[in-house]
Amino acid sequence: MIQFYHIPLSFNSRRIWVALLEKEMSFEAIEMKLDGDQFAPSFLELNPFHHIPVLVDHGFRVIESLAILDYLEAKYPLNSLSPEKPESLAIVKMVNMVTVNELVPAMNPLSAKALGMREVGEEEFKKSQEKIATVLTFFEQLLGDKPYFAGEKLSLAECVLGTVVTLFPLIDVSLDNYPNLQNWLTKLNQRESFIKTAATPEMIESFKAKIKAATQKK
Ligand SMILES: N[C@@H](CCC(=O)N[C@@H](CS)C(=O)NCC(=O)O)C(=O)O
Repeated sequence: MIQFYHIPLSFNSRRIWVALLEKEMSFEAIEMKLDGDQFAPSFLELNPFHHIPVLVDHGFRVIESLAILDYLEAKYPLNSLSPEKPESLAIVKMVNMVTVNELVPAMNPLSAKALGMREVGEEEFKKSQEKIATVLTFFEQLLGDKPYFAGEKLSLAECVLGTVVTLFPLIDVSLDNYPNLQNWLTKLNQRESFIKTAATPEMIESFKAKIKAATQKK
């Protein structure tokens, strides 16, 4: 049996959750609470860096979400989420790396501000918005008029970028200037894998309240 340690609000773990559902795999989802579960000795044995997601496949442990996705694709090729054509594969990898290395860091100040985690200066805020616009312009062109980044079929690019972009409303980022991405996201949000793994408004409110309480304590 595959065990999948996660929290529903994390896009790092949601990308795995969506992939497991899209691949129609059976797995046991183990929901963690990140106010302490991650420091339990039994979990630190699985991931000494105390992060979710973690995947354990019949005793074989994998950490790091992108490594987990690659493992799943190599080990369970059925319902593949990796295109065969080298150009399409390069696009999927680019989307994933640009999401993790460019988009997510650029979103951090906006998330910090939206959640009241810390003061964010005007200049830092503006720079983040500009960086996000650069990334979105790149993705808009890369997607073009294809239904999915790899072409006709959904791929890991949708698992990785799609689960990040669904958080945009929370940080006031709009896709109005990016019609290709907007259509793409509308389609993704109608898929069972995205519906099933979406955070509920209650989860979001409870997360915000926790952040607020933690910030006030400081
Ligand atoms: N690079 C890691 C990042 C994982 C990560 O940052 N996980 C966060 C939740 S989104 C976490 O577990 N935080 C709790 C902690 O570090 O104690 C991945 O892609 O798997």
